[in-house]
Amino acid sequence: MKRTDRIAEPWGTRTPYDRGGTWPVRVDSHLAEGIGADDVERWVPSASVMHSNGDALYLAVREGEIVGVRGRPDDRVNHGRLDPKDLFAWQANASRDRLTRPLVREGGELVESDWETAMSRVVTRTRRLMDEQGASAIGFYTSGQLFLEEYYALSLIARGGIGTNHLDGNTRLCTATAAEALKSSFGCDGQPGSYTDIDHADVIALFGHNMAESQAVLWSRVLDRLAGPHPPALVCVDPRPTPVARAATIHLAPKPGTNVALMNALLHVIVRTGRIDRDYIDAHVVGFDDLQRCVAEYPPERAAEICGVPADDIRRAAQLLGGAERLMSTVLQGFYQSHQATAAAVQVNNLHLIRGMLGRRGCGVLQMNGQPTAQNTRECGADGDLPGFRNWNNDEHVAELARIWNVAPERIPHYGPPTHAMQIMRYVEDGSIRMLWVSGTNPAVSLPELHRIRGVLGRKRLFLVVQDIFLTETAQLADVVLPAAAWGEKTGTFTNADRTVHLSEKAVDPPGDARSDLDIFLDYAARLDLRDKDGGPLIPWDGPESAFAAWQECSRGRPCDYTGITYDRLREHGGIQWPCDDERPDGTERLYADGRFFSDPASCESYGRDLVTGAPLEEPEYRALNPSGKAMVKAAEYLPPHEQTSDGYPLLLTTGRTLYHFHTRTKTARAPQLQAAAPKMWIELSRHDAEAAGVAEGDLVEATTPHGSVRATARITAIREGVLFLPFHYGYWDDGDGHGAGRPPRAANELTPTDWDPASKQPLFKTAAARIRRIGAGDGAQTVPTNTASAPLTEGIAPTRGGPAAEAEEARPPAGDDDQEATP
Ligand SMILES: Nc1nc2c(c(=O)[nH]1)N[C@H]1C(S)=C(S)[C@@H](COP(=O)(O)OP(=O)(O)OC[C@H]3O[C@@H](n4cnc5c(=O)[nH]c(N)nc54)[C@H](O)[C@@H]3O)O[C@H]1N2
Ligand SMILES: Nc1nc2c(c(=O)[nH]1)N[C@H]1C(S)=C(S)[C@@H](COP(=O)(O)OP(=O)(O)OC[C@H]3O[C@@H](n4cnc5c(=O)[nH]c(N)nc54)[C@H](O)[C@@H]3O)O[C@H]1N2
Ligand SMILES: [Mo]
Repeated sequence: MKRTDRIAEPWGTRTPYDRGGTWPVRVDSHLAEGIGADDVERWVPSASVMHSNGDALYLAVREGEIVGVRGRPDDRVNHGRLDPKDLFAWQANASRDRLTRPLVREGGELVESDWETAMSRVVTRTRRLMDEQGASAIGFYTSGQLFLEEYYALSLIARGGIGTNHLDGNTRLCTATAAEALKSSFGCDGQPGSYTDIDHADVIALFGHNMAESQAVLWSRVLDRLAGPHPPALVCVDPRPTPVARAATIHLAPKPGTNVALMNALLHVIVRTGRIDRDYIDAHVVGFDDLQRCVAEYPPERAAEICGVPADDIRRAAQLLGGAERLMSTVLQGFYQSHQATAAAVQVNNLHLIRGMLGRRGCGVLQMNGQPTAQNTRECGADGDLPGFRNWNNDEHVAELARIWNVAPERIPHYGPPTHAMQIMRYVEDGSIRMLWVSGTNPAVSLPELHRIRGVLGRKRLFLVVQDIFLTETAQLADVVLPAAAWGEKTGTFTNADRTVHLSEKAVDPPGDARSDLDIFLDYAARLDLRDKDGGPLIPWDGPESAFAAWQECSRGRPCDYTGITYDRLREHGGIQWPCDDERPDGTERLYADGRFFSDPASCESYGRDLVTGAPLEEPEYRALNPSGKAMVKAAEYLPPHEQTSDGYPLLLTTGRTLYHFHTRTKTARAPQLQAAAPKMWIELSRHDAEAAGVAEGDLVEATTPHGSVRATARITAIREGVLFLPFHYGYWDDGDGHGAGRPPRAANELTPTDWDPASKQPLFKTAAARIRRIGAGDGAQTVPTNTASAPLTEGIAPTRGGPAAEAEEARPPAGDDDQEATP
């Protein structure tokens, strides 16, 4: 057993392994100070909700409180490992400032209330709006952080009960492009690959994905391959010097917003040098000729000019990708939060399709998810499609769903695609949505162009309901605030980015009167007296397990079939990958192993969209394109970003994450070790741009775009010239008394535009034009992390350290005994 400072060493100690080998077990744990393993009364199974990786763990419970965590050695995802957020963020559950009672607005102020008062206000308003204006006066904006059972309940209430089309998740900001790219290429959502592909790949390519910071345990798996015999080559596409870039065989650092040009050039070289699998293409793929024609126009020199990347580096990267025997690729926000998001992400699918690299060990594509339960938002129909990956544009699918729900098909809105989040905000702004219920997301910090969003959410005519565990910036604008139980205080399932389903069990009671999101939704449905077509209750279930059983029926026969997964099996087995049914009782490691796709016109989730205009295709067009259910290669021309640099705004702005914080920091800022590792906002820029603006490390600077300004300290890094990076974690709840309370704005989204990818409708957080100016010297205490993408160029800066007791235990089973680690 070894103690390690896991803030200073986020990936822990290396456990090298060979290609084709088994990733060794290493059990990480952290217990509250003064608590030893013998003091723990119960170990309750769960998985992390701090990212999409699905790190399986046990919560340590003593005297009704969570006192620590320990990784699950037998789980397929993490083999016992935990990352810094997994190790420390659970402490936020016990914060003294948790919401414990419903709040209602009285005379302009939020005051403590009770469930009866709060829920009857919500129900009265719902009824009145349905009577006066119809169901489309009501909108729901949910999360990628609730549980499957909760989304399914909300989806049934909104689509089958109330009958509004205005239900979307914050997964729109997160992985709408993953879903759209998968639908575009394979006809349906669902990650083809598996994390075990890391064990077998000879080339691993990460496209706009800082896995080291955003999925640190998965990155440990890559690091352990790199440290072992026969390490894979690594390709990194990212404008910042991330830990991934530092470990890469080839790092391509394109200008933000130029991914399609780069991908087209990589495909150009691969096609021209004949590194394609003709047999696979002939048997399983449509659209190759179009792609060939399109990429012919993108020789490396052309992309080099557009992207600002040396043509030789593009050629070398293409050689690696084209020469790989087993290629694994991942894609995330550097591609998804861009103006040609779907077009770019689809090119990675194309790469795998034309090389025949799917469905075999080591040959996976992961169009990554970000949030822990984003996959479930999508599956359950809370994010742009109907439940079970059913197609809103296919009357048979709507009729089938209506049968499952026992409602008339007309009751389920399907006159057009479900309304996306940015359009929901527009309808609120226009005044046609008059009630908005926000659950498990903090749009007053996470949506683009915040001054606008504050105006939208603060509208007098809007009745805003916010369901959260803390009084966030968004909750402060609400008419009714509903206190939710957090992870660890409720039971439910969720699915990670490689389709692994975990059960997370209730370990402790929620504080005060807080209730689980499922209970809140079920209470709402009961109070509204929603009925099915025979007059029975629309939702007959009474808790998570009966909700899950209903979901299993809804998923039956669909690509995301859960019928073989039960709570008991999850308890026994740990994570299981869907689809899982009678024929595949142990789940399915890789999709499309047989070269058969979910893209048959009768069963596909979507007929696709035009990648440039975003217009949905109709069935006849789809049938003409893909009559026999093959995979679809789709070409795309490069288009420049909408917001171009100019004399007034000469820099490109991009935003994203740091290892130690999660989103708007409602949890990680309340965990002392994580907060101490990155306590304050900062702005990253290159030495060249710093010198041009007369800025030194640690100075106070102001970044400005056409949408707003923020002030923070400067961090000079090896980021590519001409690019500014801002972490988006810092809002206002712990910075004075809310926005504008005498402090200059600091949230990155003051700067971002109201704009989205036409196909996926995912907002653009990674491309805008900006300028920077020096305001003055900083306060002298530089607190930006030093062991991440944010590492300074300057010498003499102290290494990143956490707050009190940032150490964790790392236990290795005895040598040769890797697979027999006992469970606690
Ligand atoms: N520590 C931590 N981990 C998290 C989260 C968190 O908040 N904190 N959130 C989770 C969630 S919800 C998500 S969605 C994921 C996101 O995980 P990632 O996508 O890995 O994180 P980001 O930092 O948003 O963006 C990734 C990289 O995109 C690069 N990039 C910016 N612009 C471009 C571009 O134009 N082209 C290319 N190729 N790259 C570009 C950035 O430099 C950045 O390093 O992380 C999950 N994990
Ligand atoms: N500039 C910029 N903006 C971005 C991004 C970026 O890269 N750059 N990334 C985007 C992405 S990928 C994402 S995913 C979003 C994230 O944006 P948000 O979803 O707004 O961020 P969170 O802080 O995770 O908000 C989740 C909220 O749910 C609450 N919560 C936690 N658990 C529960 C629960 O069990 N029940 C309920 N009811 N509430 C709970 C938390 O307290 C928190 O307030 O931000 C997006 N915005
Ligand atoms: Mo996300």
